[in-house]
Amino acid sequence: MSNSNTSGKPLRSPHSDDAIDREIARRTRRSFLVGGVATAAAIAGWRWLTTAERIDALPAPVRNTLVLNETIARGAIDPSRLARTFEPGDVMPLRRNGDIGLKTPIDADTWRLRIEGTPDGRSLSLTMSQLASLPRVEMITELMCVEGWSRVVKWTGARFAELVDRYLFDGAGLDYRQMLERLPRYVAMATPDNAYFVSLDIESALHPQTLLCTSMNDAPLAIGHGAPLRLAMPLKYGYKNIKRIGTIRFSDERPEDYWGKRGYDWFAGL
Ligand SMILES: Nc1nc2c(c(=O)[nH]1)N[C@H]1C(S)=C(S)[C@@H](COP(=O)(O)O)O[C@H]1N2
Ligand SMILES: [Mo]
Repeated sequence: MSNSNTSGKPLRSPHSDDAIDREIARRTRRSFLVGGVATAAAIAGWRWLTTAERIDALPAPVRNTLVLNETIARGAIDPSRLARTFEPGDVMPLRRNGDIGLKTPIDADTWRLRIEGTPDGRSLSLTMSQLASLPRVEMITELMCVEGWSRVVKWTGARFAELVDRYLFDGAGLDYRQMLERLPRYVAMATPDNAYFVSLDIESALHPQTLLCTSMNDAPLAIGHGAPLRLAMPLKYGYKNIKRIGTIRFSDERPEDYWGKRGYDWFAGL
């Protein structure tokens, strides 16, 4: 799959035929199947939006297509296949979307990240300084909202996989395959009040571009963007990029997902 890490200017206004052709070529390179997931997600989102009260009730054909695409896409997660990265000059002003789970005050000094369902049955409670001691990673990637807008953002934080290696496996230096063998299949992340929650396949969570972030565009996270800790994962739509993470829980059963329950594609792959 040739999803190379090119650094050209992103395509912003596909108004000419030429621009549309290039966009189609870009999507085709990304892979036809994964594009199908995105299309299905867009259809699912549209159906949900146009039928306000229907919860988790997509017409069967759409639902079945989503399930099939998820199965195909899961096998396609490959830690060496990276989402496109951009240059510092491509970074855009932030846009804020969604404040579910962000409405209560927080105290950064007493903040703890809870981790549950580890392979050895421990529960962990990590401080912000424990998180800050993980290797710091920066990436400039595109946050894509399923509603049809996107932003190129510079993220700073720690790889989820580094947190797993350090705090679940005592810094054993396990690689992607070794972690996959030892971990449950799913990860759930939730705000402290459990109002917003996402569930992820473990493969995507361990991808090197899945970051637990403390900063956006070189500034500490604002409350509205998920202070003190949020997820950035350019492999999935914005709605999986949960803000204000309070709990991370591993499990073999697929956990509930806020937008998944409401008819959006659960896998949400890009
Ligand atoms: N806690 C929480 N996280 C959330 C949301 C939310 O409502 N609550 N909205 C999601 C959606 S739909 C998007 S597009 C992104 C937007 O991130 P931003 O506000 O930092 O641009 O956050 C995601 N994470
Ligand atoms: Mo979104």
